[in-house]
Order: sequence, then structure tokens, then C-alpha cells
Amino acid sequence: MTSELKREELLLLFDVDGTLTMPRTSVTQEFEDFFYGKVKPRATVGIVGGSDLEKMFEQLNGKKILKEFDFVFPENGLVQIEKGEEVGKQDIIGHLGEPTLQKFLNFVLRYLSELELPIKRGTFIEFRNGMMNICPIGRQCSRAERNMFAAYDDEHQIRKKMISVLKNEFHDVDLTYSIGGQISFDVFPKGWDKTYCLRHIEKYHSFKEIHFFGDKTEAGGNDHEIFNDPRTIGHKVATPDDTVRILTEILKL
Ligand code: M1P
Repeated sequence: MTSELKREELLLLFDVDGTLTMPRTSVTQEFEDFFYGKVKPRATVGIVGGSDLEKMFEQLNGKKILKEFDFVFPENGLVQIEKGEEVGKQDIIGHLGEPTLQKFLNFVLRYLSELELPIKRGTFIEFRNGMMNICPIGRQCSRAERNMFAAYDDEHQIRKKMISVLKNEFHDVDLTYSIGGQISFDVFPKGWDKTYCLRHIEKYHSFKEIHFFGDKTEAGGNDHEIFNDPRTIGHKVATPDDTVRILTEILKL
């Protein structure tokens, strides 16, 4: 029974957007009070997000997450932080090599340059440690523009179509694609999805149960692989309220 496990036997891993916060917004005081006051004393806790560390700080109330969470895994766990210290990092440049990367980036820039959208802003590719984030509207859009693109994309499938073109064009390159948020998609080598963080956990720890909470659990979503992984017990949520409800049930709070 989950509720009977000791803190060091039970690991709870959380996605950020749609799970701890609403998409690209900040965590609420109410959620923090519940989480730090009731959940954290009962289980080892970790975050595994698609975003980089800076975006996690923005959404989760700053650098305190490095102290509050036992594990912080930005970029799907391609960066590994344990007890506030960075202990490992994956490098997409070393993995793919500069010539392949440039071929890919040039193709993406060409594709985006020909794409007509209602509006476009700046920063179309964000280059991270272990992945690239590609954003057709541009990451510098405002919140209203972000919401507008999300609705437009629902209707016109801009991201899905682009992913399908990239899959076809780069079928022989070790890359995979996943949609984790509202306006962009992430690109990384196969297997560098959120299950990557489990490699670190398995190597250094042995938990009796590992639970994962996430919203993008369908195929193509960035929670899909870890949600379905046999090493985790997956919980699908749509909002932080769902997360609170399930935690209350399984921990008998
Ligand atoms: O954490 C989920 C996703 O959050 C952002 O997505 P978007 O800006 O499209 O809403 C990005 O940081 C993305 O990499 C990440 O997977």
C-alpha cells in the first residue's frame, strides 16, 4: 500500500505544466501549502519537466525548488539535479555532431521561413543541453498570442504537420519529437524522453514504488513514455486540482 511506505521508499515524480501549474503559469500558494506541508513529509519528491531549469524557476517560485525537491530533472531529465546539486547533463551537440545538427537546423529554419501564420514573433529555436525546442510562432510571443496560437494549432495542426515532415526528412537521424506544451515541440535523440530520469534514479537509488503524474500522456505527448513505463505507476491529470485529489487519495491525507 502506497500510504504505508516510508518517505525513502516512495518516489513521486511530477511533470510541471498542467500537473503542478496550469500551462506556463505559476504555481499557486494553495498548491504549495498542500504540497510542501502534506506531501513532501510523506514521500521523496521530484520534478521531471520538458522545460529547461530557468523556466522551472519561473513557474515554481524560483530557486527554492532546488532545496524543496529531492530531484529536479529539467529537459526530461537530460539535466540531473539531486539535493540541489547538478550531478549530470546530456549533450545533444556531442551526440549528433555539428554537421548533422546544422543540416537539421537549416531545414527547420527554411521550413519556418515559408510557414504562414496569423502572427510570428522571435526565437523560433531554443537550443538546450540535451534537446532543441522548436516554436513556429516564436517563444517571444505574449500570453494572449500564445493562447491564440494554441487554438490555431488545435485547428490547423501546425506542429503535428511540421513534426511529420521532419520525421520523414530525417528518418535516418537519431531524433524523436514530442509536444509538451502549448506553442512548441521538443526534439531529442531516441530514448532521451522523460524515462531518461529513471536511468539516474535506478543507478543510485532503490525505491519500492515510483509514481509519475502528468497530463501529456497520449502518444506524441512528452509524458507518454514515462507514464507507460513498467517502472512507474502512472497517474493522468489535467490540472493541479487533479494532482491534489489523487495525492490525497493515494497517501490517505
Ligand atoms: O513543460 C512542457 C513544455 O513547456 C514549454 O512548452 P510551450 O512553451 O510550448 O508551452 C517548453 O519549455 C517545452 O520544451 C516543454 O516541453
